[in-house]
Amino acid sequence: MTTVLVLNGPNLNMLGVREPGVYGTMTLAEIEARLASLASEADVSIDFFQSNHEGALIDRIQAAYGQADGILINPGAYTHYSYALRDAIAGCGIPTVEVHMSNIHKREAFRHQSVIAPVAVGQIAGFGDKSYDLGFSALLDHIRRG
Ligand code: CA2
Repeated sequence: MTTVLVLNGPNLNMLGVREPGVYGTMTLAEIEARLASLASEADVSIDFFQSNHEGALIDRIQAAYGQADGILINPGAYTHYSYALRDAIAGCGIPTVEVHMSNIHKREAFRHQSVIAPVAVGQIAGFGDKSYDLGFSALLDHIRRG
């Protein structure tokens, strides 16, 4: 069975709790529940992990080596500077789709760069909580195309 790992980086556990104007009102638990239902419809096994700690995210990626067929990741602010996370994604060789709720390219200059994008299959940004659904669908297409 196809297995997908969904990773969320720092502060994303606060979704729907604070700053609804930027990131919307949906909580991470609600986003994960919707992904779980999409996964079940697609006969895909899905795991979720969120951490505010770079090393914990890297440990989870390493644990996915040989286990997961794809990773859907919102790396949060690590997107913009974590070479360690980028190396973990490149090193595990698991096809990875990067997602962002906001359109990082029309925000502050420091958010325009993603150090993750060059090792990802692609990036989806700017569709709010729907970015996760779009990313999941794109990841499945990529996996199934082989
Ligand atoms: O747009 C995205 O999904 C981001 O990955 C969100 C990150 C930000 O650092 C990236 O540049 C773009 C921040 C997530 C913070 O989420 C919060 C949610 C509610 C309250 C506070 C923070």
